[in-house]
Amino acid sequence: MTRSPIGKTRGFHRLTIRQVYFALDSENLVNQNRDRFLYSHPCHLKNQESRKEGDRAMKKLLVVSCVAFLVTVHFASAQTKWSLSKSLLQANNQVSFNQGADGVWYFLQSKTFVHNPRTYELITTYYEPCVSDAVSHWVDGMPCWQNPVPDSAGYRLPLVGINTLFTTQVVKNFGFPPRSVFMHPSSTGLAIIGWKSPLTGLVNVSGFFSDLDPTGSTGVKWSVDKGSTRLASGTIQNGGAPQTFSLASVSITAGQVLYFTIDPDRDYASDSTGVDVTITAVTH
Ligand SMILES: [Ca+2]
Ligand SMILES: [Ca+2]
Repeated sequence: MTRSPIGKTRGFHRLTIRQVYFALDSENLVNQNRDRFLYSHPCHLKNQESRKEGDRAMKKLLVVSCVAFLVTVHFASAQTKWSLSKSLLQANNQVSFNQGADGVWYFLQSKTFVHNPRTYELITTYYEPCVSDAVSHWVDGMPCWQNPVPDSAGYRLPLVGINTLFTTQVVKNFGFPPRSVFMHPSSTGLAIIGWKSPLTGLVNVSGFFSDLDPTGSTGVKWSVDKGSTRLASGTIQNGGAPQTFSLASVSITAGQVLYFTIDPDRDYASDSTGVDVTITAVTH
């Protein structure tokens, strides 16, 4: 049998590529190898009826092989895990830190504290570095998706940002961890990260929120929402310990959005919040 060039691929794919060879060259293969198939078979089929049975068996094998190949390709190419920080930091610039990052991540804001997705808006502007103000002095390597309209105190909030650098960055009076994602709400609305599901099924959702800035008065309130439904929530007191969430087998349909929100808990000063999220498809 002529060896297909693509048959040199490794391990698991070898079988399926051989199956593709069968499928692509089916007629020739049937004709050229029928006798070899028949006479090498343990039953050693010799008569005419046996030859017909051999043909039918060969055709069944082709059908089964094609189906197996299509199923293999489908599951081999489908992404089943999404990490917020890995997705956003992949290219260290707007190529990966972009609306629709990795096909799923979005950066939004609201103008009220109501968890109503119909009112959420995409943050429109990308800055590198984030726009400095009276208290924060951002450095190259720390880009933000940031409200371009400053509030009455001069702060462009909400924002979602990343530290692409491999060292802690002190841009105010505290450090932003290396290779991390952070958000900050405004005085009137939520900072929101959305994950738009590419699949229909079950997903496991885990991650954390952390208060990065120990100054200020109040901490923040966080939530994980499916649409407008609260799946998990908590309050981190100012300077308090990070809080984690872990949700198993959340049912989701393709196009439905999970929202990871930060509310300023009345006072929005010093509400820089670290965040990471991992979403994994449940496969059986
Ligand atoms: Ca704080
Ligand atoms: Ca606060």
